[in-house]
Amino acid sequence: MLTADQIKSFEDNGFLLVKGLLSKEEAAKYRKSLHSLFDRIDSKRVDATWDSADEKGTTQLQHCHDVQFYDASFSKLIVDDRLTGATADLIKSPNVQLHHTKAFIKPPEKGSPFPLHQDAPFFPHQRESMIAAIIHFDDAYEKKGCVRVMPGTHKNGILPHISQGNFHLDKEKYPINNAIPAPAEAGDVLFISYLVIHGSGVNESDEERTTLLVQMRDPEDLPTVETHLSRGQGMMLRGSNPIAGKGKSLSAATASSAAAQLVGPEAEV
Ligand SMILES: O=C(O)CCC(=O)C(=O)O
Repeated sequence: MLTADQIKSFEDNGFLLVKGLLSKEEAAKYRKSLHSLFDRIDSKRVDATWDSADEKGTTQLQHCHDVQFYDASFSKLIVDDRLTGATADLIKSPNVQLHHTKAFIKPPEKGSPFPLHQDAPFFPHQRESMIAAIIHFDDAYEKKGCVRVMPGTHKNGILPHISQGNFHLDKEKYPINNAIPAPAEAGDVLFISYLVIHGSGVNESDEERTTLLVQMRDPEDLPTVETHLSRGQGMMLRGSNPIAGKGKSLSAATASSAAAQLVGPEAEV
């Protein structure tokens, strides 16, 4: 699926932008489905701005977890060979398991930022297979609050984070401008290691920024803490789960979380 250079670039930098993984037409179709879903869901799901964002109260972030439970087009998208094939190459496993999905719309002129962080503190695992694929349904450039990354920082392990509703790095030491913008066009997919430092700025443009983040792992890479469970967790997106049915042999700390992986949609919390 991916070239050796792309895989090497991911290994070196902790992220990889795959251009045109979806066509512009596909991206436009998914964008329409997502906006129509956001119009249907209740407002409790709506503002997801992190408490740690300095702009909290003045900016907004619309989100929805588990979009595949609302619209079958997203169920198809998360098992799309182009997405799961690239993921398999990057995590070096033929088996790709879903951790969770979340869609974001960053509204125009006031779309909330994400302070710099690693994803690992939210759901630590035994190994480092966990990656996010951020699928862009419209263009995301710097002024639109595109994702920003600090290349190579996935090599430093899990760093101390401040817990403030979510986890973020000390903003004095890690201002958002320390990270380089990763601008993307509709149809591009940004893959990021769960260890790479990333975040994003405010959407100051006059257009919405629309993305779907799909967090995935090797099914044999088990969580070390039972946390961040979700309805779709454990679904196999590609290949099969070699440890399915072997949950009982796992340590007590991971057993129930592994059960959630094995059971999948029944594991809602
Ligand atoms: O979509 C973005 O701007 C960043 C999202 C992110 O960093 C996260 O959800 O962990």
